[in-house]
Amino acid sequence: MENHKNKSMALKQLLVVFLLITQFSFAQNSNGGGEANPDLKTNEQALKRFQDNRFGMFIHWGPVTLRGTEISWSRGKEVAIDEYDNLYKEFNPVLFNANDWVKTAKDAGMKYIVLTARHHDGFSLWDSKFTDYDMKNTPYGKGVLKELAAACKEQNIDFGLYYTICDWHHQDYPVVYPDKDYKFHIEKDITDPATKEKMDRYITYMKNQLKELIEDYNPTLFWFDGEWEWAWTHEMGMDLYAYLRGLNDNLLINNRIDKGREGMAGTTKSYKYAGDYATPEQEIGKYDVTNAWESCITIANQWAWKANDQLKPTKQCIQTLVQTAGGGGNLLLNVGPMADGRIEQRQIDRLKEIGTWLDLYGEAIYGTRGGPFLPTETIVSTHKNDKIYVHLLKNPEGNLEVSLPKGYKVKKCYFLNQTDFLTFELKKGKLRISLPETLPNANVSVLVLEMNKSTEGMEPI
Ligand code: FHN
Repeated sequence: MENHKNKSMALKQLLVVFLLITQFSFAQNSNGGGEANPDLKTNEQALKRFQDNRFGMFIHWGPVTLRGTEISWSRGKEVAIDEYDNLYKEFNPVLFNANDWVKTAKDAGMKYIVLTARHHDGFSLWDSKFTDYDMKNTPYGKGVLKELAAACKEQNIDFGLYYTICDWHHQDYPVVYPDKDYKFHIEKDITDPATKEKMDRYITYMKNQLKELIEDYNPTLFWFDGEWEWAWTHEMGMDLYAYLRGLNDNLLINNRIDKGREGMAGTTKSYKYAGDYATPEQEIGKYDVTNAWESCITIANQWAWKANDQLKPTKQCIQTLVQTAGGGGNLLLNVGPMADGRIEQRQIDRLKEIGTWLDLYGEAIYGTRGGPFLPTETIVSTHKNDKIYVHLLKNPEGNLEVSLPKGYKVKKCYFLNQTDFLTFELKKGKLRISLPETLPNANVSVLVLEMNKSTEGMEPI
């Protein structure tokens, strides 16, 4: 009888373990190559570095800055198609200085840069062997990626490239946008032989360009975009992911290389789709400490430069940063350099204000992971080793109360960068911290809870 009992207990335990494993694997969103490449997993080392970086600079730039309208989307609207497609003949950013851009990112506390190498308007910001619609054929006469990659390397900033799948300029890309009604003009189904032939040629063009970008500029990541149009399929996305990882196994690639993104929320529908991290856009991603994600948000209203575009207040930028980190994600904050190659001073100044905050509180952002306290209107939290960082988005007016997971005790509690300890009490799993009337930082103040053991693996609470 005893023997039978032991056997059934062992079976039950085995079942629980099996269910946990399957549940976790299905819970996985993007995990590399997607269902066609089940063994091609995300490069964990590259992902760890990316997540440790936490904060990057997105740069949308191109000849359209001569008009100050939105990159690609103003083509055929505010700027006539023919005029837009010939702007490159005037594009001469003589004041472009890669070291200045990288220093601006560094002074902001940003750890990586992602530049639009080619946006939907099809213009290539480098000297490409595969098109004449590129920087070599502008009055400037040369690409900018070489200098930018070198400046990033010199200043220890990771170098990433944005690359679009949809190209409304390229003769082989089968979707015409905008057509006369400003809609996506759908020529024929992708299975139509002539359309398929064009798309095959276009995919070869993309693979050739991506290969030259890897070989000549060695980006740490590709930020794909423009996957939403009918011409691009799930199979093409998984094939392109495998192709790129075959060229450089250390590459990190976002989830917009495939069709798994759920709109602007950016999360990936399921593990079946290729991509290494999710990409919420113009919003703070939902709390997710299982799957990597990064919110891309503009510092102004437009992605590309616009005269007198309204900048987001410094406090909003800093609170957005802590809310993405507290949710388990990265923030890719976008700037738009001007046609002469400079980033405008007021954007530089705004970024520097964020950097000043990070000089004080960067310990609570870099290398941390989200949680364990779930975000509220008042707090978000991050953790690293034996510390929990509580970011106060507003003054809770008196005591702050949070629940503590079982088995954890607080040894010390204090504001980051301050010496005097705060009083707290722990009753029935509730931690209550007495806070001063005035918080130390007008943007976000950070409390440190030094715990009795490592916070790794703490369940969200
Ligand atoms: O159409 C683009 C847009 O111009 C911009 O590049 C953003 C950045 O993520 N992505 C697309 C819109 O979702």
